[in-house]
Amino acid sequence: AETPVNVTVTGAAGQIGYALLFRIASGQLLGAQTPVRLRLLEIPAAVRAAEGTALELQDGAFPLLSGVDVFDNPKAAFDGANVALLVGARPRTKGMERGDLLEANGGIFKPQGEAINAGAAADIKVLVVGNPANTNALIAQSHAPDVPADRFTAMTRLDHNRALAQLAGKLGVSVSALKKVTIWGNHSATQYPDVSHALVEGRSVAEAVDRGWLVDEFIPRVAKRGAEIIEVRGASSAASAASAAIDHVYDWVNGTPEGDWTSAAIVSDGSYGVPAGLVSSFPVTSAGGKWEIVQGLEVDEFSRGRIDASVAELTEERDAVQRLGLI
Ligand code: NAX
Repeated sequence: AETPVNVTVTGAAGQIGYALLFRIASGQLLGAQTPVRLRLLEIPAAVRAAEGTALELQDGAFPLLSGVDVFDNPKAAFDGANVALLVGARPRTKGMERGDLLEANGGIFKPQGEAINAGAAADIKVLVVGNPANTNALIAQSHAPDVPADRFTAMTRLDHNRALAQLAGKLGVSVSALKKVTIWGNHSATQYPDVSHALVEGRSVAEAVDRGWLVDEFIPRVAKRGAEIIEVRGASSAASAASAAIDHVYDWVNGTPEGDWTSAAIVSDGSYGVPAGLVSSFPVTSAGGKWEIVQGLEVDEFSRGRIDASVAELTEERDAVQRLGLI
């Protein structure tokens, strides 16, 4: 049989972890032919809960799941990891300034980056889900100098999927009728969900919906969907976030379909005026286990302004973690 792929999941006892682990175990992360071994990382106070989830994973009797180990030590958890899903993060609590939030997360993502650098497998692929996801990915990446920078990514696939769903609802089509939607920038309210190049059944989306709806409803709805979920559900997005993480890694490993692209936050190479080194969302395709930024797209004045605004926020976050000595 094939050697199992080691998948490390942090924040395994959290609500996204609970929705994510069973889908990984069932084969949806890597494909139905690939056995997986789960390595769960939690803080000591939540190790017991993660062990409980490990018992339930066992009870799932998943044919592709070759084992589950639980750790409270990043070095051990990332040892031999082929895929790492960094979900655990420090949420913003009442009275916390942004600097405090970045600092608390630096305390998590710096040692995790170091542990990945020290012991992950040569083909390691990292997806950061924990917020502020882009900047947490930047912190982890900057502490893993021996790992190619393009192995560090942050999740904007949930935003991408939200955009697809809103457009499908508006146009009365299935999401599969839509192509070439893009999320640019930061996974935050400044993100820019862009339909300038999007197609519905081969026709321009921008021509099929009115401009007022795009600017006044679609963009803010997608960008603020996280807050809407909290308001309606009484808890933040969990299963939809887990689903998007599955989509991101599945496409990274197995490739994106011909004639379409998706969105992922990856280390910028300077494309589209995004300063090199920032972890920013782009239109991307994947082939051979590598993301590529879709090149040569025309960026109109409206899009330019929106992209620049979100990238400015990423630059501020980077400068703040630099001042804190976190990168
Ligand atoms: P929970 O609070 O339910 O779970 C987080 C878990 O992480 C907890 O069990 C905690 O003990 C653990 N943890 C904390 N520090 C850790 C460390 N140093 N090592 C290992 N584990 C650690 O949060 P949940 O709802 O699961 O959300 C997790 C993260 O995803 C949050 O930061 C959240 O903001 C972020 N999200 C990101 C999204 C995205 O699209 N990028 C969308 C969904 C979600 O909001």
